[in-house]
Amino acid sequence: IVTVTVDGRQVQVPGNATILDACRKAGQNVPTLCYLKGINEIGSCRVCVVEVEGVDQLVASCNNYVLDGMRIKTNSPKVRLARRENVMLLLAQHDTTCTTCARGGNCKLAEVSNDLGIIDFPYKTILANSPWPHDFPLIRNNDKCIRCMRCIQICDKVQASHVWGITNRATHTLVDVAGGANIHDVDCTLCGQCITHCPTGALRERDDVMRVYDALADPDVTTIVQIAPSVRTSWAEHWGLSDEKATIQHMVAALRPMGFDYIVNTDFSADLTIMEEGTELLEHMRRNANGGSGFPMFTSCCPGWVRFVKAHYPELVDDVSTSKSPQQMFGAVVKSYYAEMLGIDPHKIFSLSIMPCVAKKAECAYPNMNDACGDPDVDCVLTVREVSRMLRADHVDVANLEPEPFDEPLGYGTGAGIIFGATGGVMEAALRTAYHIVTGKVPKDDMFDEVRGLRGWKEATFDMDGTKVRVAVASGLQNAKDLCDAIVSGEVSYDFVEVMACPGGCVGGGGQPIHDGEELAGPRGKVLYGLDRVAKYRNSYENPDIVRCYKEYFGEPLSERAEKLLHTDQHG
Ligand code: HC1
Ligand code: SF4
Repeated sequence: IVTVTVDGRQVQVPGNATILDACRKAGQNVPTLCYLKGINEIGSCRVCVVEVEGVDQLVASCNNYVLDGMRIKTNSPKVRLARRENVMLLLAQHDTTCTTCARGGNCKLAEVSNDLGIIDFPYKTILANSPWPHDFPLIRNNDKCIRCMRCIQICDKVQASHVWGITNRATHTLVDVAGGANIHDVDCTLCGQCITHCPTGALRERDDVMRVYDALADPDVTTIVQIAPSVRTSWAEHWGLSDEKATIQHMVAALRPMGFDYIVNTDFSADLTIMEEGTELLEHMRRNANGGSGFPMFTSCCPGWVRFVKAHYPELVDDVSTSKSPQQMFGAVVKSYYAEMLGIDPHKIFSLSIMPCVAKKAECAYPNMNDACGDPDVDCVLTVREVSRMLRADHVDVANLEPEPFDEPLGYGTGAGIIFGATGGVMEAALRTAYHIVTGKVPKDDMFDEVRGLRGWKEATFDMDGTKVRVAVASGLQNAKDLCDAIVSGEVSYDFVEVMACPGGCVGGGGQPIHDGEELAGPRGKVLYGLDRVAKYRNSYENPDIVRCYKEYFGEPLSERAEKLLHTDQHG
């Protein structure tokens, strides 16, 4: 413990605290821009500079440490001048078209600049003008990049993907695809973590909103929209409503007036995924017992993970579940069973999904995701941020909605489907149903809750009437890499492994609303587990809509029809 003085106020902090920590402890909110705790502590933007008595130069407070007796000034004339100058130099290379920016109203650079009162701007702006393929689901606009390095760090340290790097030198320095490559040619998983950790509008998803407006305007098209499990936790964050005022039923009510013909629930197809994947797991375990690959079966619902495993662990691809993701299962069901039920031509359906995810935009466009009628099973994916923009454009009075139910019969999902959105949720959901298949018994409440929580690599072994199931769960791709390395080298061995690319799972997804510097996967995940606890049905096999769907259409899991519509070759 050391004692330092901040703007005349003495505080005690641990000897390894940064100056920034000490200032915050003293109640002085020093502004930061490039800083991301634990991930990017490089002091490059020089916005957090402070004056330390006896030191000639100003020091960055985020990555310099306290010394006993240190006297710090956070707002001296020298500090004020330097902060303004540093931000103005950033603005001199920034395209300040804030009126047409995806981050309008939610931009850290604008906040810092406005807070500093930068109004008369003396410099001429020079922009990077670097090209980008706008068909790619992730868009980089270097005219808005402030070279804070956050995207490089999150991609390297947390996601083990190394997509971004520094190109050019001196005043021409850019953050861009590493080595100057084309984004199409590198192993970007599309997890979108660079977007949610970018302080400006330099990174965003491809905006597909106009395609949805076009479909809504076409009288010959039936629009069917599915909503992913984790979206219920975050869709109204822009409005800052309480969980009770922003349920999924409120979201259904918000979407209805836009003109969607059917609003359905991805939780339903999460349950369907579990029926297929749980059955597939037991087959995989039987194969391994009879000389199979020896590798565990891996989940397949996260397209970020699937892109990662294909790029880095080709030897494991055969062990990735062939079950499509809930999004894609829903699309295939919508353009087959549902179309038949409604008596409409599947070619005239526009199948939209609302996801916390950027990689889902790529997943729906894969050429092997068109099994129902030859057209893509899912036509378009919007992130939560895009939907939030649509609701704002329509001036929906989000705070005063009356909850409305999903459309039946594909509107119901169990607690197991709901928890898909959090790390460990797919695993827990699958174990509940696998337990029922193996033992014929109803799983006890929360008997698989060891796989919950935000730890990056979790493991457990469960006994199902004598059948031991060894499982592991990873979220965040660096954790997935560590896990895969250990599996490939034979250091560890499991039967079933869940991987979600985003830290914390889809609740921490790259398409979620952005709150700079805040990680919300934990609290959003808690909402999902709370909903599971009070759900009428908590096991996928109990979902009445699932029972009906198998009875009327699929027969049983892994039937010929199920294989055709609900499974895919992961090599595709
Ligand atoms: Fe997810 Fe999934 S949980 S992948 O995070 O398996 O995106 O929410 O919809 O498909 O169900 C995402 C979330 C989502 C799928 C499901
Ligand atoms: Fe998308 Fe969820 Fe995977 Fe992230 S964890 S890439 S949000 S599916």
